[in-house]
Amino acid sequence: MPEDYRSALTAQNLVPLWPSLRSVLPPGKPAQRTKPVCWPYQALRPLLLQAGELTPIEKAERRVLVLANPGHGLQKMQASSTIYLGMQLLLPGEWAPAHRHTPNAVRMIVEGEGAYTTVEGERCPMSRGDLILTPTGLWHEHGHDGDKPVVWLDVLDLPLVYYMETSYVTEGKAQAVTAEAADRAYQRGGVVPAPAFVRAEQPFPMLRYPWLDVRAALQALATNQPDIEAVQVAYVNPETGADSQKILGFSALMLRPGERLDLPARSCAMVLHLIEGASDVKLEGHQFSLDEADTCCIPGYTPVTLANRSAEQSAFVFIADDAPLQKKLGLYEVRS
Ligand code: 1HN
Repeated sequence: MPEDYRSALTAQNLVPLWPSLRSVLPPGKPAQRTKPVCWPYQALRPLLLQAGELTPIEKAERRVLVLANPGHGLQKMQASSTIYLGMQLLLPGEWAPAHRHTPNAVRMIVEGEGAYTTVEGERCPMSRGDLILTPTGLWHEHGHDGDKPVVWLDVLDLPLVYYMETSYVTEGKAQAVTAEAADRAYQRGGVVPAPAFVRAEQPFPMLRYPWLDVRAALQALATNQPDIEAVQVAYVNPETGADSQKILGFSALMLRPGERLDLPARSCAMVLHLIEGASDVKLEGHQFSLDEADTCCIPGYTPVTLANRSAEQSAFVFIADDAPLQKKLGLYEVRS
């Protein structure tokens, strides 16, 4: 294109489409910034504990090391196009003050006992493997009455909400605790509170999914349906059966002893976090050996093979993806 033509376009804030059409619409498969990445916990943990010595919670507000995908540039703090991941440390006696924000968060507890998150007045104790929701707009704060460090994995849809120019926070005062998670209205699957009068609709009726319940559900599924292709359960809204949040989806997968599982290529990127056991993760050109508390990211449109490294013990994997968002947008695909 003649230089003076280019300049004339630029002067009017105009850009020709035709030189860039193929880069925004590549044939067959999208261009992807998201790279396969693994964050081994044993490498991350000492650095997170060091942050505990270097950074007082009062200054940090949240003491987090972000698991950043170099494909996006580390400063973008993205694991994938829509998923933010961070490992958060809370030391005994510390308090991370109340706030609420537009991005949705969940926490997967990695280690330690005695900490809790209060979400809209409901105090949710944190134990390893528990999943705790802090959905959009709900007040939340963290405290710790135990005597050892507590670490959890934060999973947020922050990159998407930020990209949409809808990400912001409101700071608040300490919440009054009005309920303990043990008082939660949803104690059993399939049995929901149904008073004989109209009840205010609750968009997020269940905030804490205890690991012991999820683990037991997986083991029962494996026992009762030995021929099932994948022993996997989804974290859903117990009133509607829909995904627990609108943008990101969460599930837990059990790899039986010695099991190898081929997952088809799906349009959504995926985060895997190993709750228990040991598993290999193989995809084109990469292999990760996940040990307990390791986390990895798999780009979309990529088939993956998981292989339990133990012939005796099951392995348990927590999975986060943006399938709920993609399904709502009509973009979700499974390629077999
Ligand atoms: C947040 O609110 C928490 O409440 C953790 O613990 C990590 C990352 C980005 C935005 C908000 C928390 C976060 C966050």
